[in-house]
Amino acid sequence: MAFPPISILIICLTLLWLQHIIPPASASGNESDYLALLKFQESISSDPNKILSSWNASNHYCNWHGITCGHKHQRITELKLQGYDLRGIISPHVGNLSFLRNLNLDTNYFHGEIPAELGRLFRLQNLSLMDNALTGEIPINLKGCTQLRVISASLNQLNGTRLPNNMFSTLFNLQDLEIAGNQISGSIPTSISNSSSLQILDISDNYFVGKVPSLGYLKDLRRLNLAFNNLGSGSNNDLGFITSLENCSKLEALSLSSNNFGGNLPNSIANLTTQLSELYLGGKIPPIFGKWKYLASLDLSENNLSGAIPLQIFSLSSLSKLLDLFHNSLNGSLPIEVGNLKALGTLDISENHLSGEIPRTIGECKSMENLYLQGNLFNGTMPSSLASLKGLIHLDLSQNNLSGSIPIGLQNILVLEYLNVSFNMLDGEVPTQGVFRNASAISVAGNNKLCGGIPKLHLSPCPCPVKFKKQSKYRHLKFMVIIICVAVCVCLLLSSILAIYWRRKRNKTSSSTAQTIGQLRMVSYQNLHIATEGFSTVNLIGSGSFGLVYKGRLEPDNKFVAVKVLNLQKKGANKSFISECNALKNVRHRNLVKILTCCSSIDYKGQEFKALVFEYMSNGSLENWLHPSSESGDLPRTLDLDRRLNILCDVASALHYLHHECEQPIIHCDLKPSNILLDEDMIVHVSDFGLASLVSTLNGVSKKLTSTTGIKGTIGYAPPEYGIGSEISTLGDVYSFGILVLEMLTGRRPTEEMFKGGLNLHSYVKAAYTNNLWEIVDSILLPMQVQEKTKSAMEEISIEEPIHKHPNEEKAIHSLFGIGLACSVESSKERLNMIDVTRDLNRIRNAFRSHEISRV
Ligand SMILES: *[C@@H]1O[C@H](CO)[C@@H](O)[C@H](O)[C@H]1NC(C)=O
Ligand SMILES: *[C@@H]1O[C@H](CO)[C@@H](O)[C@H](O)[C@H]1NC(C)=O
Ligand SMILES: *[C@@H]1O[C@H](CO)[C@@H](O)[C@H](O)[C@H]1NC(C)=O
Ligand SMILES: *[C@@H]1O[C@H](CO)[C@@H](O)[C@H](O)[C@H]1NC(C)=O
Ligand SMILES: *[C@@H]1O[C@H](CO)[C@@H](O)[C@H](O)[C@H]1NC(C)=O
Ligand SMILES: *[C@@H]1O[C@H](CO)[C@@H](O)[C@H](O)[C@H]1NC(C)=O
Ligand SMILES: *[C@@H]1O[C@H](CO)[C@@H](O)[C@H](O)[C@H]1NC(C)=O
Ligand SMILES: *[C@@H]1O[C@H](CO)[C@@H](O)[C@H](O)[C@H]1NC(C)=O
Ligand SMILES: *[C@@H]1O[C@H](CO)[C@@H](O)[C@H](O)[C@H]1NC(C)=O
Ligand SMILES: *[C@@H]1O[C@H](CO)[C@@H](O)[C@H](O)[C@H]1NC(C)=O
Ligand SMILES: *[C@@H]1O[C@H](CO)[C@@H](O)[C@H](O)[C@H]1NC(C)=O
Ligand SMILES: CC(=O)N[C@H]1CO[C@H](CO)[C@@H](O)[C@@H]1O
Repeated sequence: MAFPPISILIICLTLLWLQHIIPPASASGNESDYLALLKFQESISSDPNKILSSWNASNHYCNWHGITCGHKHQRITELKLQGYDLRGIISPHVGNLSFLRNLNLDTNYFHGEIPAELGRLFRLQNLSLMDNALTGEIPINLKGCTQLRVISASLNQLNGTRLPNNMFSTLFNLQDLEIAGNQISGSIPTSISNSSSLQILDISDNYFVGKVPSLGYLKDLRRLNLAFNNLGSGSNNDLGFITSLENCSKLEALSLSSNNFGGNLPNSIANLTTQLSELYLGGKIPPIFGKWKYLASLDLSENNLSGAIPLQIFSLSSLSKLLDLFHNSLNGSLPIEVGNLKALGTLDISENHLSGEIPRTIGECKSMENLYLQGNLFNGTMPSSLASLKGLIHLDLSQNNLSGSIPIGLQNILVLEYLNVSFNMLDGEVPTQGVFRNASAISVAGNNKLCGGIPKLHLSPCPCPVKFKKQSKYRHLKFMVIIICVAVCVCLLLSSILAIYWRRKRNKTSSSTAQTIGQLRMVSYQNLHIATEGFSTVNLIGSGSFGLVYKGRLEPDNKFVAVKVLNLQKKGANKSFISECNALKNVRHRNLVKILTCCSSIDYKGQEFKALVFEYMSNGSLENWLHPSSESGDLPRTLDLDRRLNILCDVASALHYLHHECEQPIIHCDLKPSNILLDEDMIVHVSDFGLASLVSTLNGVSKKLTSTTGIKGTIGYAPPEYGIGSEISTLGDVYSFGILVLEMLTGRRPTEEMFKGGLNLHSYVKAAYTNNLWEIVDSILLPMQVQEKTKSAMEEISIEEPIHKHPNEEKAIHSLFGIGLACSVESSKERLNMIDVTRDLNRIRNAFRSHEISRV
C-alpha cells in the first residue's frame, strides 16, 4: 500500500510543474474564485458598456474590472460593478467567493432572485443590490453572513411575504438595512431588535402590515423610515412603539407618513428632542412643538388637519429643508409669521382651504426653493415680494382666486424653472423674459384676462399700456414734457419711414397678398389651391368626421399651415359660416389649435367650398405617436410616462377651458388621438373643437345638437348615450377623454378587434384594475423586469428600448387608470367633470415630479 518516498516526491514535483504551465485558473485553492467569476459572467446577458471586456483569460482575474483581491492570498474581496446597466441574473456561484467582503451591484438591471448561496459568504460586510429588478424574498440564509453591516436592496421588486424572522438573530453587526421601494409584506419581526447595532432602518414604500414592535434596544438608531406601508390597525395603541424610541438617543429622522396608524401620538414624542431633525408624520399631529431644536423637516401632509395652521410651526426656526402640509383641510389665512422661516427650502401648503391674501412677508423666506400654494382659495394679488426669493426654482400658485397681474420681477429670478399660475383670475401682461421665455416652463391657462407674453402662449396682445401714475403727475411734469416731445418726434419719424416703406413694397408685390397671415381676414380658394399644390394627396395629412386636412405653405411668408376642407351637406350659409368662424378664432388657449383664418368660396368646379386654416403642428398627431405605422415610415417613437402625463394634463386643460371657461360651453364631440396635435415642443394643441356646432349650424340643424343630427363622434371614443340619440354634452367629452387615458396607458385602441363583442376598453381595464394591472400596461411604460416577460418578438424590441424606473411611476400609473375609469363609466351622471379631472391630474403630475417620496 505504501508508496516509496521517491514516487511521492515525483508526484509533488509534477503537481508543482503543472501549477506553472497551466494558465491561471486550474491551479490551487483560489481556482474556485476564478470559476465562480466565469459563471457570474456567463449569467450576464447584456453588457452595453462593455465593462466585462477586461474579463478575459489574458488578464489575471485580480485585474478584471470591478474586482479587488487580497494582497497576500490573491482571493477576491470585492466585486463592485455598480451603475453599468448590466442585465441578467446574479449567479449563485458568487456564493463560492468565500473571501468576499463587499458585493455591490447597485443600479443595474439584474432580475431573478437574490441567490440563497450568498449566505455562505461569512466574511461579507456590504451587500448592495439597490435599484435593480430583483424579485422574491430576502433569503433567510443571509443569517450566515454574520459580519454583514449593510444590506441595501431598495428599489427592486422583492415581494416576499415577510422578512425572515430569525435572520436577525445572528446579524449583530448590521448597521444599515435599506429595503425601501419593494413589495415586501408581512409584519416587522420582533427579532429585529437582535440586530442591536442598527443605525438606519428604512423599510418605506412596501406592503408591511401589523404592529410595530418595540425598538428600544436599537440604541444606535439614527434614521427610522416606516412611511408608505400599511402598518398599524387603526386602533389606539398603534403608536406605542414611539415611547420605546426614547431609548434611541441618536435618532435624527423619523417618518411614519402614509400608514394606517390609529390613535394619537403619545406625548413621549416630545422627548425625542436630542437629535431629531426630520419628522414625517403624515396623518398625525405632534402635540408639542418648539422643543425640537434641530428639526429641519416637518411633514404633516395628507392629514386630516383642520382649522388654522398652528402658529407654533412658524417658531420652528430650525426648519430648513421641508415644511409639508399638503392635502389637509386647513382654513384661515397664511399668517405673516411665515416670514420667520428664513432657512426653509420647501414650503408645501397646497390642496387646503386657505384663504385671504398671500402675505408680503413670504419674501423674507430667503432660502426658499420650492413654493407650492396651489389648490387653495387665496385671493388678492401675487405679492411682488415673491421676486426677492432669488433661489426659487418651482413656484405653483395654480387653482386659487388670485387677481391682478403677474409681478414682473419674477422674470429676474434666474434659477426659476417652473411657474404655474393657471386657473386664477389674473389679468394684465405676461412678462417675456427669464422663465417666461420658455413656454413649457410656465402655465398661465385658465386666466381669462392675461395678455402679451411670448407668441407661443397664444395670448392676445395687450392694449397699449402707457399710463402715468397720478401722484407723480406734477413732480415729473418736466420729465413728461421731455418724454412726450421725444415720443412725438420718434413717432413722426417712424411713421414717415413706414409710409415710404409701404409705398415701395406695394409697388413691388401684388396688392392681394400684401398682408401677413396673422392679419389675414380671409383667404381665397385660389390661395389655398396654390398652398396645397391643388389639394394634392401628397399633402393630405388627415381626415376627420368633418372633412379632409391638407398641409400647405401659404403666401406671403410661406408659413406652413393646415387646411381643413369641410364637407357640407347643405349649401349656402355663407354669413353664418364667417360669423361662426370668427367666434372660433376668439377661442384661444395654449392647448388649442389656433385658427388663423377661413375661406368661403366657390371651387374651380363651381362647387361650394368652405375651409378653416390652422397653425400647422410639426410633430403630427398623438395617433402617430401612440401607434406609429411602419408603412408611412414613421420612426419608432416612444412616449415615456412623464410625456404622457404632460399630454393628458394639456388635453384636460384644453377641455376644462372649453367646458368651463368659455362664455358658452363648447362641446368638442370628437376627441380622439388624431385630433390631438403636437407642436415642436411636444405641447398639445387640440383640434376640431367647435366644429360639431359649426357644421350642424351650416347644415341647418338647430342649435340643440343631438347625435341623431349626424354628429356622432368616432366609434370607440363616443359615449354610449350618443348611440341612442342623446343630446351631446360635456360629459360625452369626458367619456372620450377617459377612453383616451386608457388608450395611452394600455397602448390599445378602443377599436381593436378584441373589443368587438361585449368587451370594451373600459371593462377590459376594469377587470384588471385591482389585481393584474401590470399585465395590461403598455409595455413601453413597464419597468424592465416585467417587460422581459412579455412575449417573443416584443422581447427583442424591449431590450433596446429605454427603460424607465421611477419610484413614483407605479403610483402615478395606478392613479391615472383610476381617472380613466372614472371618466369612462357608462352612466354619464357618474362621470367626473373636467374641473375635478384637471385638479387630480395636476396633483398626480406634481406628485410624480416633485414629491419624491420622503426617503429618510
Ligand atoms: C493562487 O494563489 C497563489 C498563491 O497562493 C498564486 O501564486 C497563484 O497565482 C494564484 N492563482 C490564481 C489563479 O490567482
Ligand atoms: C460552487 O460551490 C458549489 C458547492 O460547493 C459547487 O457545486 C459549484 O460547482 C461551485 N461552483 C464553481 C464555479 O466552482
Ligand atoms: C483582455 O483584457 C485586456 C485588459 O483590459 C484588454 O487589453 C484586451 O484587449 C482583452 N482581450 C480581449 C481578447 O478582449
Ligand atoms: C462598505 O461600504 C461602506 C460605504 O458604503 C465603505 O465605507 C466600507 O469600506 C465598505 N466595506 C467593505 C468591507 O468594503
Ligand atoms: C413574486 O414575484 C414573482 C415574479 O414576479 C412571482 O412569481 C411570485 O409569485 C411573487 N410572489 C409573491 C409572494 O407575490
Ligand atoms: C431601554 O433600554 C433598556 C436597556 O438599556 C431596556 O431595559 C428598556 O426596556 C428599554 N426601553 C424600551 C422602551 O425599550
Ligand atoms: C420625558 O422624559 C422624562 C424623563 O426623562 C420623563 O419624566 C417625562 O415623563 C417624559 N415625558 C413624556 C411626555 O413622556
Ligand atoms: C377627518 O376628520 C373629520 C372630522 O374633522 C372626520 O369626520 C373624518 O372621518 C376624518 N377623516 C379621516 C379619513 O380620518
Ligand atoms: C375653519 O374651519 C372650522 C371648522 O373646521 C370653522 O369652525 C372655522 O370657522 C373656519 N375658519 C375660517 C376662518 O373659515
Ligand atoms: C379675499 O377674501 C376674503 C375672505 O376670505 C375677503 O374678506 C377679502 O375681501 C378678499 N380680498 C380680495 C382682494 O378679494
Ligand atoms: C373669487 O373671487 C371672486 C371675486 O373676487 C368671487 O366672486 C368668487 O366667489 C371667489 N371664488 C372663490 C372660490 O372664493
Ligand atoms: C441573541 C438574542 O438577542 N436573541 C433574541 C432575539 O430576539 C428574540 C425575540 O425578540 C429574543 O427572544 C432573543 O432572545
